[in-house]
Amino acid sequence: MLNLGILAHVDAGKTSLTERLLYAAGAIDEVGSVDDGNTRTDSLALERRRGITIKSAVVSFAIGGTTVNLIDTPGHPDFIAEVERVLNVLDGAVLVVSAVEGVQAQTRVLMRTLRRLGIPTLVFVNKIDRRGARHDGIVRELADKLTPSVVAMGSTAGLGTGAASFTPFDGAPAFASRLVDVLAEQDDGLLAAYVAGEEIPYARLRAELAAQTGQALAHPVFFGSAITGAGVDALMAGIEELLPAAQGDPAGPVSGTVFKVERGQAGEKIAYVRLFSGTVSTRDRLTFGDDREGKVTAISVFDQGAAARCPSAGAGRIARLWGLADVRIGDAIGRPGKAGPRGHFAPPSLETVVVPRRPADRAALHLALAQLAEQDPLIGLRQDDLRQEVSVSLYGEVQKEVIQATLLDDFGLDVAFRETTTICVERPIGTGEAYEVIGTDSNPFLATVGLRVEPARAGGTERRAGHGSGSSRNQDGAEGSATMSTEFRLEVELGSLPYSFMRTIEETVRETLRQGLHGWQVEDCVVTLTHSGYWARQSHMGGVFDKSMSSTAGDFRNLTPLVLMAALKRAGTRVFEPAHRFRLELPADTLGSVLPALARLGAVPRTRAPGPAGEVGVEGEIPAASVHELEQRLPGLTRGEGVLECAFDRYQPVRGPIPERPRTDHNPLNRKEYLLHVVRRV
Ligand SMILES: Nc1nc2c(ncn2[C@@H]2O[C@H](COP(=O)(O)OP(=O)(O)OP(=O)(O)O)[C@@H](O)[C@H]2O)c(=O)[nH]1
Ligand SMILES: [Mg+2]
Repeated sequence: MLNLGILAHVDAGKTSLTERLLYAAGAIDEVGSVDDGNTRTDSLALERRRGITIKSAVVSFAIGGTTVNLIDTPGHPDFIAEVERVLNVLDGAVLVVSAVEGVQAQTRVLMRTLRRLGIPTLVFVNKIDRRGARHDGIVRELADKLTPSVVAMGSTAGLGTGAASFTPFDGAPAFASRLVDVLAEQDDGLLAAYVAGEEIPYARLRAELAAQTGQALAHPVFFGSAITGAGVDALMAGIEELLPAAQGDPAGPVSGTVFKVERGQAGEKIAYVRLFSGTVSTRDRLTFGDDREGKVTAISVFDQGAAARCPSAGAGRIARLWGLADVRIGDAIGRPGKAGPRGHFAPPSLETVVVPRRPADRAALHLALAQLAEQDPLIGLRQDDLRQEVSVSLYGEVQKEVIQATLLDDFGLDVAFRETTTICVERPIGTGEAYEVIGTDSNPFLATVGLRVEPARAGGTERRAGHGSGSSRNQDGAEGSATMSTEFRLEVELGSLPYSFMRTIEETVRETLRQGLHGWQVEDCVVTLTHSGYWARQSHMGGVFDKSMSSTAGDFRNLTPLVLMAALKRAGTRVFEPAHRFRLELPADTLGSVLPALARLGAVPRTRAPGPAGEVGVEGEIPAASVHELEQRLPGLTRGEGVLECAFDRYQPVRGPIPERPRTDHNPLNRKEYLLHVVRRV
């Protein structure tokens, strides 16, 4: 059993390669084509219409005695959330790179994440049949931009023609010496033997290559074409030889993770679960997420190209489970409360208000969006109770079009979008404290709460998605994540407050921080509970519970936002906006008109590296808010020859006027209780 992901930038040929692999393994009789809209994995009408992958899809085939579940993922950065969820279930990956375009911004983002997670990865350099295809140049680029531990596994002939072919190296001295070079970096025994001038048997090098690939320390590189089929057999052999099969004990306790949720024909929920341990059978009751439960009514697994019903599925498998009505993407199965690691990539940086064209559709729209958000949690619904609107978070314009088309095709809802805005974040500048004591005049609630807010890190202002130098193996933990992080600490005795009140405070703190002083999510901060107190359940002589004298969770839920916002106000916050790193290639003579346009869009071009003949390269940073406009203006500015690559880089302090996001609820600071309390104070 091997669960294998295919990852790459958009249009690299992942879906075409998936089709080829299925064919080469004998799972299908005819190769489908993306251009004809008849591949196995681009099965959605919208995918076929647009010729791009939108959702991850699973197919399977067998190599030798191993069943491979292949997960074809979308390459467009707008759908990175689909890749994100798949990462937690992979035993290995094939990273596809184009032999013509080479390493793209998205390739780097993906490889960085694969390495950080230690996922064994083979590189497949596709499209060797296309004009401009390269071999040595690509290998150098991979080593420079992705990782020094790449090993070209063969040579190519006839590059750039339909007859282009790939021939694996087989024990040739030059190849053996390259293997020694790369492998000895990690293996002292090998290094010693090499230094001592010993003859190292080729079989030992091969075994060591498989071992280091399995640990994601070495990255074998294959070449080929998903269209002509060149190099595909060699890749298959590489998958079998070099990638480690799934581990896991089918007799152990059930543990798995849900990475995809889809609706069946009758609207029923189907959960895609990767099982790490144990065996799931129909009629089993499963616990998932934070203590939800459900009974499995049917199971299917992937086998030889098709999904097949079966009574049970064991460790290592990807199973489709029916019957779990409350299941959500990201849920851990079997171990309540422990979701898999999240936030491998940057969060969505845009949002837009969705408006039904027919006002009567409002309720139906909410329902439909909630259902979409269930399949794609990063759609991040934001319900505005004040204005009766709903907004969704987005990675980009293509995702927006897909949401629009899906609402129309699947739900019959015609919608428009209000202008797209950037999602900023707020971080505390200093330290602020506030507290309210139970039983005092100023406090309308039966609770004592004191909170301190401070920045999570010294000077904690900038956070990069990480452009770690390609050579550093020990990469810092924050890299690529840029996720919201807030730490809740206690400075009160654990026993001073019933645990349920403690939990209410923490939950309310997290909830309240979703809208800071300027309306943005507050992140990168530490909130400490400094004071706490309550009145225990009290009863009069007759034994009747007296609500007016006993603290309830409601008291803590009401008081916490007031105290927290007061503390936050004292701490002060600064607003940060998402910034992308861009790379532009353009004809040298258009530079004069492109640079002023970049400046107007708030971009900071930093370095200028020489590009291929007659072209210049411009790199730098640009606010996420300007990316779309740059994309639109570029063809006009460069006679259609400019090529833009962009990827999220970090949050940067907003320059100019601070963007305010309207609150979706009543600001706790404007609430009646609070005003009352301020009035009482003076
Ligand atoms: N000449 C040539 N064209 C290829 C090759 N592989 C894919 N293509 C073409 O490249 C385009 C994109 O192929 P896809 O397989 O859809 O690429 P993808 O990586 O799945 O794209 P997304 O899923 O949208 O990111 C299609 O027009 C393919 O026909 C190849 O090896 N050679
Ligand atoms: Mg695809």
